[in-house]
Amino acid sequence: MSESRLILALDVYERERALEIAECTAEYLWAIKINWPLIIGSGLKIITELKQVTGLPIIADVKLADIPNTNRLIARKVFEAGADYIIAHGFVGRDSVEAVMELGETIIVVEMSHPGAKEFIQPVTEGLIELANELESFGVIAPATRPERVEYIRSKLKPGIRVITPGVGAQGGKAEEVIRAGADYIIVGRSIYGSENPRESARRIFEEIEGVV
Ligand code: O7E
Repeated sequence: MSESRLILALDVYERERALEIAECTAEYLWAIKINWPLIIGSGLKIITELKQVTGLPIIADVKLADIPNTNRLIARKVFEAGADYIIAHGFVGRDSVEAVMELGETIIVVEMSHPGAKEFIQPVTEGLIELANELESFGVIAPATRPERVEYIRSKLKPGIRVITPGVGAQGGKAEEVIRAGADYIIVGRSIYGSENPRESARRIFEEIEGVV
């Protein structure tokens, strides 16, 4: 089996449910992304538990968007809890992102997947791509709901910077299409954890993008 390009967005509240879904889908995943719903519902200790159960990297999607000192205070605790990657907003400015990057691998949001992203984020995507290029972040977040924007963002980014795309499935994005547009990884939440058989749903998406170049 080739290395997976699928990231599970584990947006449930309950610890037991989270661990159960993570364990049964792990075989088809590259990493697990946790967001505020799971952190609020189960606490930061869920990071260690997920790693013990799956052995996979954990992306903490805490969407940091504060002054450098507050970003630093939050990121320190999240990395101490075992997170491998953290997601930060770039629109708050270089100093805020740098404060996070000093502590660990960072993924910068350059555009979002929902319709409202066109109002305020898309107009500044260009500058956010430049920021990611200058800081050489681990990756950027780009919208799977707009493959043409993924293609554009990929074309403007330095080669080593990963393009990570949420919005597949429940938000309308198509896994294969977005990988062809240049995404390195896709993030899928509800279409996996909300389905009747999460393992089978993860397997199907994994197979859809396996071998796509
Ligand atoms: O729609 P789903 O259920 O497949 O879940 C998508 C996940 O990706 C969910 O955790 C959501 O918060 C996140 N996400 C987006 O959907 N769109 C974005 O533009 C950005 C993210 C994200 O990962 O956050 C980084 C800011």
